[in-house]
Amino acid sequence: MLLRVRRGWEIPESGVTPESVFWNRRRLLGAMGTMPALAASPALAMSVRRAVPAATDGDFAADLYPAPRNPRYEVNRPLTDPELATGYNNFYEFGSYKQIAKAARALELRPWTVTIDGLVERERTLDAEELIRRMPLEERVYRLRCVEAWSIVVPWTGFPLRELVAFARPLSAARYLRMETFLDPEMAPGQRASWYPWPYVEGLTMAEATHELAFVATGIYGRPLPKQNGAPLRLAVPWKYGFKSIKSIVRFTFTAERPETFWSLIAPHEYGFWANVNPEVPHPRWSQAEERPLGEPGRIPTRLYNGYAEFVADLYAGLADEPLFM
Ligand SMILES: Nc1nc2c(c(=O)[nH]1)N[C@H]1C(S)=C(S)[C@@H](COP(=O)(O)O)O[C@H]1N2
Ligand SMILES: [Mo]
Repeated sequence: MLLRVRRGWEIPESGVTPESVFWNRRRLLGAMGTMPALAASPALAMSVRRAVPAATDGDFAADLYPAPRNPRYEVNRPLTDPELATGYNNFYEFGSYKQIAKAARALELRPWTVTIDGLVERERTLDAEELIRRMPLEERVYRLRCVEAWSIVVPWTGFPLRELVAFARPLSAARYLRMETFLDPEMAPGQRASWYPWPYVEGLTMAEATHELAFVATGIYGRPLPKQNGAPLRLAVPWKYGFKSIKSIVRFTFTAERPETFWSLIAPHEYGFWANVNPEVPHPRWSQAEERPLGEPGRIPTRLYNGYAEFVADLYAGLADEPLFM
């Protein structure tokens, strides 16, 4: 692996939790008394912030950051070094290699409109920034487990997907939510590869889309999303393989039929609609039993539903005949 391993800033989750507090002076002063000593180093927080490459930052609604951390969503593992989480990415619109951040600078963020259509009371298109400003932003620490068996732990900023569903007012006939990435082959060279079924599409059932864990991320590490992480807004569904977490969304469509997804069109027996994480169900070409946390030397066991079984197992009661884990 051509990854630079830098572990110095990694601290236990209990210490990391208040870290983004540093990026807001008022909250820092209020929290000082309860903060562990290691986290209470402004120099540490500054170095973390600097590590997110400024040249590729999005800047949507930057004044809303950092948003308050929601303590319900924590992970009992160290946060991933921001340089790795923003420097080792999948974003096929710009190429099929991991060091995609530089190429992704070509992503033009303005104007950026989001269309909400299909089975809704009223179809509409609005500016992404307006949408973000209407939503209640908060920070959540989530795992992300790529189907390729690497993983990260990151603090996303964003809003629950179900807030967007409520805003959209779907009709009762809606059973699925289909999401679509921008389509612009002139801007995104990967989209000139005609063997891929562009644009990137993903989908969830309505039960999944309205589950408390389904999240629309607009930021990471306490600031707006860099382009390579899917600015200005992307999905974060942490109990599913990473490819479900579609980036740079331009359309949310409520449908009666299950949408055809980008990866299931390419390789239906490898990357399905459900794609729930399960260490006991191997990918046809490799094991899913373990994963490699970016920036750490070894591998760790993968967990059922990526560690979120308590939250989500109920969603799948009665669906045992479905290929839930691919
Ligand atoms: N539009 C789009 N969304 C995408 C992808 C992509 O290539 N294009 N890659 C997916 C995959 S395979 C993963 S693992 C995650 C990676 O998110 P990250 O780069 O922010 O870690 O984004 C997902 N969303
Ligand atoms: Mo992935």
